[in-house]
Amino acid sequence: MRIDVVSIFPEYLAPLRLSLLGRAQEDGLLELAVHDLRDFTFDRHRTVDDTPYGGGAGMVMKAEPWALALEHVLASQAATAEQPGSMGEAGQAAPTEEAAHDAGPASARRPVLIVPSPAGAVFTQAMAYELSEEPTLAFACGRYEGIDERVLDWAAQRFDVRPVSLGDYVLNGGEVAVMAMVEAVGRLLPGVVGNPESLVEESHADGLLEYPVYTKPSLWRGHGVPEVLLSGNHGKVASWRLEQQLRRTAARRPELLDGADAAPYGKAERAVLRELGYEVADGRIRRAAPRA
Ligand code: JBE
Repeated sequence: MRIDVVSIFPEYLAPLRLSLLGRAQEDGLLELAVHDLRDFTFDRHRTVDDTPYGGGAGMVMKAEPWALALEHVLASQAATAEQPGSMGEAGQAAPTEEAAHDAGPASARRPVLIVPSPAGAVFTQAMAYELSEEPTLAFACGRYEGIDERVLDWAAQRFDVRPVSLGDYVLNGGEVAVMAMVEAVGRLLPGVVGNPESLVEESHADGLLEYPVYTKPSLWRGHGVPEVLLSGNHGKVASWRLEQQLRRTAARRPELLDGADAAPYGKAERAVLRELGYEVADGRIRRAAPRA
């Protein structure tokens, strides 16, 4: 996968060269290009912002530097795709039949442009999985009060534009959100995480929070480890863990269970769900109406 990020603080993205994603870049699994928006200005002060039409507090990012930067990103991504044996070809996993059916041939698809914004749709693990199937991603980091809206209209003719938010709080700009999203997507690329099994058992992989984990010693400062984990009975361990996932999800994130598909759960799990105040109807889990 190739990822392009445009920002007025390119150094902010430096940590993406470290650790797991740094290794992925060395291994050629991920190509990351960070572009300085100010390189697409031509005045002495390299101006990227101006006062808002209609008045109000703060500054708005000017349209033209963004258009030039995003045109540069498009050209760079096209050049990468054309290199023989590049990520645009052999490096990219073949799209699944379903994805190919939905989106048409990769060459006909518009590249995805993510615009981090507190006004975007909330980023989820499902979105991370979807984005990890793309050959290229671009991210536009806004600062100040945001980017002139016409940039998004202009960009929509060239990109599949997606305003996305990390969550319901306000950051100073898109950079931190991009770091989170690139990490969430990058670790799903084939070969990036050494043991792909660890992707299957983590929080949100199956719509549930992860079960609690323990390591040696079995008795620590008076706190023991649940007996079942020391039993060696893999079946019992698996059902205990699933029950813990359900209990934890019900306690911490009850909305994740409401409306979830009940098909993966057997008799024992359904009994736990009832105990936790949920009912199963028409194959869906619902929060049971509180009893009068
Ligand atoms: O989450 N985000 O993508 C943001 C971007 C910019 C400002 N605040 C945010 N929450």
